[in-house]
Order: sequence, then C-alpha cells, then structure tokens
Amino acid sequence: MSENIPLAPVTAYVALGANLGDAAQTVRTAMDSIAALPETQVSHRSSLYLTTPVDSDGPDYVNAVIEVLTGLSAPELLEKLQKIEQSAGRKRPYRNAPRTLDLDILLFGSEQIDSPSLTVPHPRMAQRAFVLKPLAEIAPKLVKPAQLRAVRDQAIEKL
Ligand code: PH2
Ligand code: MG
Ligand code: MG
Repeated sequence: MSENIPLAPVTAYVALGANLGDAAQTVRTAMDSIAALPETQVSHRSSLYLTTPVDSDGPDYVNAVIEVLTGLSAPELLEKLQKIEQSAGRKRPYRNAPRTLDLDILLFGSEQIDSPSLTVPHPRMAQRAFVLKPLAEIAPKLVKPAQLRAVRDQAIEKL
C-alpha cells in the first residue's frame, strides 16, 4: 500500500562539472538528460562557467548548477546521475581526476544524508567558487555574501 503513495516533490540542487572532451556540450546535454528523468523537472539552470581546477588538474573546467524538482528519493536520483555520468564516458582512475562529466547532489530539500555513497549537503560546496557562484545565480538566498567573499580568489568566469 504505502509504496504507491508518491513522495511530495523535493527541491534539490545538482552541480555539473566537466574538463575533458567538449565539456560545455556535455554539461548542456547532461542538463537535458536530467530534465528527462522520471518525476523530475529542471526548474532553474545557471549559466556555464569556466573555472580553474581546484585540487585537480588538466584543462579548465566547465561548471554549472541546476535546481530540480523531483519525486525521486536522494539514492534514486544519485543512481540516475551516475548512469548519466557513465554514458558520458566517466572514468575514475584516481580521486579528483580530470573527467568527462561529474554530477554531484549539493542539497536535497532539507535532508541531511551521511551514507557511504552520499553525503548531503555536499561537504565541500562552501569552499568552492565553481559551486557557490552558479548556485548564487539561481538561488541567491542560499548563498551568503561572506561565503562568496571567502572564495573570491578562485578563478571563475562566465562562458
Ligand atoms: N571538481 C572536483 C575537483 N576540482 N575544480 C573545478 N574547477 N571544477 C570542478 O568541478 C572540480 C574541481 C571534484 O569533483
Ligand atoms: Mg565533484
Ligand atoms: Mg562526483
């Protein structure tokens, strides 16, 4: 019985990043793939940003953030995002390796999640201009001016 009652949609934020291949096109296509997920709408898309690698190497990254309304649970959304990463050719040779596509759940409603596969809110989001700037563009109330000031030395520009 209870499994047939749909969950109320949750507002979640997903960060997109890529620095191998045609990164801008991969990020745009990933936004469309997320919009096509079941029970999921993309309600806001940030601009695309060109950013210097942080604790990573290789070419500059293309980064963006989207807001989604979803009836999926956080683990279901994570599984579907990982499938989209895999179809973009994602390999994981070592931590923070250059990548064709990275999709990270930043926030999932007001949920706090600490499982082996998923930590939400994303534990490093407050240290990264490539997350905070696009997030502030689409959800200004979620990012405090002091948080933006703390990352102002990290190179980021709109594409
Ligand atoms: N992702 C990382 C590590 N470093 N740097 C930039 N500029 N953009 C990213 O998306 C990024 C990074 C780990 O996921
Ligand atoms: Mg990441
Ligand atoms: Mg990731």
